[in-house]
Amino acid sequence: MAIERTLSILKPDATRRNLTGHINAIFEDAGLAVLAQKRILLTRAQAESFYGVHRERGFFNDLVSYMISGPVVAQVLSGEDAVLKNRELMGATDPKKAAEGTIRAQYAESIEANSVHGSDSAENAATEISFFFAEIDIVA
Ligand code: IDP
Ligand code: MG
Repeated sequence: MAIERTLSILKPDATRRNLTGHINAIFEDAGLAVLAQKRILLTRAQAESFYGVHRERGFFNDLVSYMISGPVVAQVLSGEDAVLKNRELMGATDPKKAAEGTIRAQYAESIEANSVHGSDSAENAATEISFFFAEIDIVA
């Protein structure tokens, strides 16, 4: 096992319901540390760029509109196997399929408004972290 970093986003449905602390407690209880965090309102161009891999998907425009519908909290999480551990804590994309106790099973409103984003590989984590944070912002 290795100490990794991953990029997490608390999505607008989570910030709207004041769940930042609840979700961060789940990360911290599982041994993931929040090394950097900021609450921002993404522009449409920023959201389109972040989710660019999904540009051809039918849900892309709706997803972008949703992601700019309110503030998000972007954060760098760190810990052993952080990428996979965070994906396990998040649960499946569709909350109806998410395992009991996962963040999405507990909090997601829909397959789109599913409360959290998490990088899906260490390589993508590095790219996604640098989308939001400079190295000087990340304090271990
Ligand atoms: P992930 O967030 O679990 O990695 P992805 O397939 O990468 O899931 O999709 C990115 C985001 O796009 C999802 O978290 C969700 O907000 C949205 N999304 C994915 N599939 C659908 C869908 O079928 N309808 C509407 N939104 C979707
Ligand atoms: Mg994904």
